[in-house]
Amino acid sequence: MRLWRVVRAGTVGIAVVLATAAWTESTAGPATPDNRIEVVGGTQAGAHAYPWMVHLSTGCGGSLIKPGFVLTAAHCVGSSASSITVLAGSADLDDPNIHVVRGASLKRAPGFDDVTLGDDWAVIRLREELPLPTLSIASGTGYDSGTFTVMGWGSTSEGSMRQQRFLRVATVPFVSDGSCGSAYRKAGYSFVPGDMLCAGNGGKDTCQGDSGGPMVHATASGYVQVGIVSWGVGCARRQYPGVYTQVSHFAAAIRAAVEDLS
Ligand code: 4AZ
Repeated sequence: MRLWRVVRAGTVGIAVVLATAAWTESTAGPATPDNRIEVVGGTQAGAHAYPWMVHLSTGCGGSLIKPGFVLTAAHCVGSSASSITVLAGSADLDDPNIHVVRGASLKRAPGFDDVTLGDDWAVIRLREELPLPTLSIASGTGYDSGTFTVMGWGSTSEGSMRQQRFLRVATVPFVSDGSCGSAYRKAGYSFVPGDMLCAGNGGKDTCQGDSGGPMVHATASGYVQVGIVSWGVGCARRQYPGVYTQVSHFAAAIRAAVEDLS
């Protein structure tokens, strides 16, 4: 019998244990498109393929949904926006030209308590607007099926806490609320179908450190954000899809949060 653990990022506190794990796994040479070890099961993203993708100093991802606003997961932020530093505009976190901007204010989903109970979204207003493309958020469920693209600087395998220097990306298939919810409920977790969108059937997935980042659907007119990396049991396990905040369900509330912060 195994003990399951809900893995989620952003909430640190495990830094000392992680440092050891990171050290043992950090022996790979300099990162280049050729030698990166294998988000889990993904590939390295093109330098400017996802220009709205941002990194938060809380160890999470996020997306630029307006020039001065980042959408992320509620569990990625505390109450203080000014303690969050956002890196934007490059897939390489060590890029000397990356934009570095602090948070000015933020709004967490009012009902947020625990990732397994839903409401896992937050909006951060930045101290300045960034001259970067922004990502549209889905306002209806029309794109909540098919194949999605996920990305992040998080770990590339379940046991690893090592965060990546270069953004990684993977494609994952939609999984119905019925099958996802039943898998998680059987394992003793709560699942909120209206708030959550599942994707992934093993091999490729988001993982520790990817939380808060976007799950997108490619459309004829560009990418649309359908999910926010939220939680899951382990990473890339066939029976446990990644669980994402269903953006379309919260689109009106997210827009209202942007307005409130403006
Ligand atoms: C995390 O810790 C995390 N496999 C993100 C996604 C998943 C698990 C954990 C889903 O950020």
